[in-house]
Amino acid sequence: MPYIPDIDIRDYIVLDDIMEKYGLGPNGATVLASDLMIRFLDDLKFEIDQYNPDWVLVDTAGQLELFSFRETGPLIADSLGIDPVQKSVSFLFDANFVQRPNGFVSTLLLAASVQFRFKNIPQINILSKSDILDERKLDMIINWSQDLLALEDATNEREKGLIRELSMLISDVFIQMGSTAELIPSSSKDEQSLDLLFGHLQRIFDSDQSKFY
Ligand SMILES: Nc1nc2c(ncn2[C@@H]2O[C@H](COP(=O)(O)OP(=O)(O)OP(=O)(O)O)[C@@H](O)[C@H]2O)c(=O)[nH]1
Ligand SMILES: [Mg+2]
Repeated sequence: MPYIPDIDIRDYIVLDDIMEKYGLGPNGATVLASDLMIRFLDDLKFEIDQYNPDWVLVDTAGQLELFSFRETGPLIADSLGIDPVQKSVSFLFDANFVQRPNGFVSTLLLAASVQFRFKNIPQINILSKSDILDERKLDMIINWSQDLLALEDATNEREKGLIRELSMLISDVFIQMGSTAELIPSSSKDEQSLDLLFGHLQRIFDSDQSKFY
């Protein structure tokens, strides 16, 4: 990883050991390793408590089938922290993949399925690596997230054949669901955008907590 985490799951689970112990290849071992994380939940919680943190950022595997789509991911997310209102799932729309309507629609589907999995926890959708986009593309993609009819127009214009038909059908479903959460642009290369993201998260927690005060 390009950074050193304060708490590292690899202190508890090492892929090579799992491959050897259970006679698995790297793919099977990665899946089993994800499930085994649950065994160390109390240790992880203890370690987190030692830091007495204001914020905890949990970075999970990019492959959704290893965390979000297994039983353990939502279980772990539910057990960390004190109360659901104090957490948020951040789903990343990678700027590399969402520049065409077809990539945007597929990522929208993934974001929705993650939301179904972590149903008790509010989700924000982030447009990551936003630094690679020029202003016109950035505005276009943010606009798609707010205005699904604009996404349909772009689909009509830029996609062809079956992909166009499917993308239109899928975006119709999202229009009917009324889900138009605006993407929040963010880049690890731009501190200002991380401040904006931080502000956004604070607003989510503040507005949710106000229900209780
Ligand atoms: N331009 C740009 N590149 C980035 C940014 N964040 C990460 N990258 C690069 O993108 C590549 C992939 O990194 P990530 O998307 O973070 O993926 P990962 O965390 O390594 O892998 P998974 O979490 O398993 O998907 C690396 O080369 C990073 O240096 C960003 O904000 N802007
Ligand atoms: Mg990652």
